[in-house]
Amino acid sequence: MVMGDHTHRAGEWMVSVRHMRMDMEGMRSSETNRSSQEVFSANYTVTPSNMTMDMTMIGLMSAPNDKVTLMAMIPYIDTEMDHEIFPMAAPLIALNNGSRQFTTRSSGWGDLKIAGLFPFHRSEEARAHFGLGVSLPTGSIGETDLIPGPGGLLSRQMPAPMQLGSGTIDLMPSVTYVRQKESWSFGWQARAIARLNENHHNYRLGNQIDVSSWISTNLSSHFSLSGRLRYNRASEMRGTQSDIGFNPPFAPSRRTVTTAFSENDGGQRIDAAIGLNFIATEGSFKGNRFAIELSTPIMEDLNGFQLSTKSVVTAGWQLAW
Ligand SMILES: [Cu+2]
Repeated sequence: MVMGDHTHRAGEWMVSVRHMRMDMEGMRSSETNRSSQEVFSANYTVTPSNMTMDMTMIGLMSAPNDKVTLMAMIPYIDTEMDHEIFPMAAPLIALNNGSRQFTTRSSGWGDLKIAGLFPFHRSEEARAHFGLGVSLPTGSIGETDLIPGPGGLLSRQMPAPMQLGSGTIDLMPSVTYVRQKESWSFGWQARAIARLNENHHNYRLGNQIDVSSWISTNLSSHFSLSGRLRYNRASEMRGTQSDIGFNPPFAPSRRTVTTAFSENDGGQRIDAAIGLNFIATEGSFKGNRFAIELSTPIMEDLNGFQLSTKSVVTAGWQLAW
């Protein structure tokens, strides 16, 4: 599903709730899957093995006039990451109560995004708009959980992928074009995320560009089917995450966990998605829209060592009046 793919007419309002579940499993570098053993051989002591992220996004749109549509969105995030410890790292396994596995979790509200969408073309068969959004650092970047290390399983700062926000003010420009032809519609959207500052844990997440192209066809007056391709490119995060252990105290030449190092961040991907949409056109549910989308990578080129994404399922509801 594409955020900000439409604008509204003067006086209209819209609320939306979307739930996204992302499943990641196994490590990968560039376009090659890597075993845990390969990550340990690259001098890391701990590797992530799985991650699931559930995100519920609440959105509000309103158009004070035909020239601008305002949009606000806030996510609630629930993330879980499983880790494996290098079998030879006996001191760390001992500090982890003898287990080679541990799981970290974080949950809470993420970054509030507000945006203005500005239509610059509107005809019978096509419409286009610019968007300019800003993401505010309302999501925590100080999430901690029990992590094995000196002194045992203690509450410690988690690496950036487990944090709820970027910690920075981010600028999000976009441009969207949608063309309608009989019962078909075609859309393109290009967007970017530019991080404007360094956060208070001394790092800045990578900037991103993202291009989506989709096609949708009406199956009936209620149902439509859509297909989408998405290209995303993210640069590596900059800086050194503060309050993170980089070297295990018992083996100072080894590295701790991949996610602590910015070289294991960023990359490029192409996702393919298929979606089904339903709109109630009469009765007491009139105007309610429901949508479900299943997305999976068809190309995934990751910097360093990172978890590979298996699937992203999104289910959404929206109502405009
Ligand atoms: Cu809307």
